[in-house]
Amino acid sequence: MMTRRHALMGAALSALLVTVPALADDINLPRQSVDLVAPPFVHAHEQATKEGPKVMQFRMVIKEQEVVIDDAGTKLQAMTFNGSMPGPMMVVHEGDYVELTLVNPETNTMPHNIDFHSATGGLGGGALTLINPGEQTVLRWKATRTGTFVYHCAPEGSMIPWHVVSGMHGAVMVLPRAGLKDRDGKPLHYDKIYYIGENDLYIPRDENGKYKSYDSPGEAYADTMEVMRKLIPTHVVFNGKVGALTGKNAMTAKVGETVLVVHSQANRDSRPHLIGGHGDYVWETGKFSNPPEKDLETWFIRGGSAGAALYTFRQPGIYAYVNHNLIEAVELGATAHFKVEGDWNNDLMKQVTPPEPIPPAKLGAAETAAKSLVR
Ligand SMILES: [Cu+2]
Repeated sequence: MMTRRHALMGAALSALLVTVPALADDINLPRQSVDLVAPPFVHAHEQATKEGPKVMQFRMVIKEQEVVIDDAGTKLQAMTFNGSMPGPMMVVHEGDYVELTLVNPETNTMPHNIDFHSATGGLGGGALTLINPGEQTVLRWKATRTGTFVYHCAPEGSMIPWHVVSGMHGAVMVLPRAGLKDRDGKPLHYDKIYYIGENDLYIPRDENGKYKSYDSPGEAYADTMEVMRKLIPTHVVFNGKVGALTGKNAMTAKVGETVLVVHSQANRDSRPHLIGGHGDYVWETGKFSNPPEKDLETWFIRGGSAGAALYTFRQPGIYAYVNHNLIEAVELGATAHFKVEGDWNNDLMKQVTPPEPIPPAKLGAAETAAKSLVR
């Protein structure tokens, strides 16, 4: 039974609903809230869409936190979007609006913001999102250009490179509404997508050459700046630490599956290479309005950009995906693994003869000549 009190409440509520004016700049489009996931994984999304533009809503919490970056236990006072290095990848379609709620909890010690390379105006949003600990802000920007783009923290001055190399970077992928295409307009699809964010790190050492650790980012600042200004990273890592994507953390695929790998580097150049595989289609600069290059062996990621490579695995095994500055890959950490299951194709590669001692009859002409000289 409807009581008088209920009726009054109902009347008050409907009065409230009709008297609240719509915000002048409000956008009358469907809204979709997306839960972000930590890299190398990417939240579920459509590759091509028949729906109209939407306001895609995301929420990221900035976390200053100590992380271990190698097997020796070296520590970094990291600054992160959502607790991961890189921050999560956001996927939208051209014409969509990205509406980000950025939260800087009171437990943090520093102001932060976000500069989206995919956004237009206001320092990529950096000018409108600077928030102190205990504050949050909502930024909305229209995705007018397709491609993979970096986002990063950019407070001001020396804070910018410091926050970026401390982990505050990630990527946005703006897909064409009709999906990806090759240079002839033929649709391209992926079965899986992985996001790799490369990070150069600059960990200070003590007088004995041992890596130092600190209690807060602020405490690490002066020493870290000194290492940064020499431009020689102590670590170059994928997804936050040496080995984040190798061994049991390897990315997986099956023979016949097509994988899109998005690779970002917010600060420094890189040159991804899939050992034993290729880039079937590569948007080296990451921008889908340009036709993809085909059959690449190594591609170049300019510091401050994200690229995308599409590859269909044809052989099983463990593939290393490296920065082909091999010193950075092997000595500094820039190596990931793909573990691929399926059947081996002998036509593509076969060990015709396993390793064996060289039979005497098969000595080369040079060796025979050398022997004939020794009498
Ligand atoms: Cu920051």
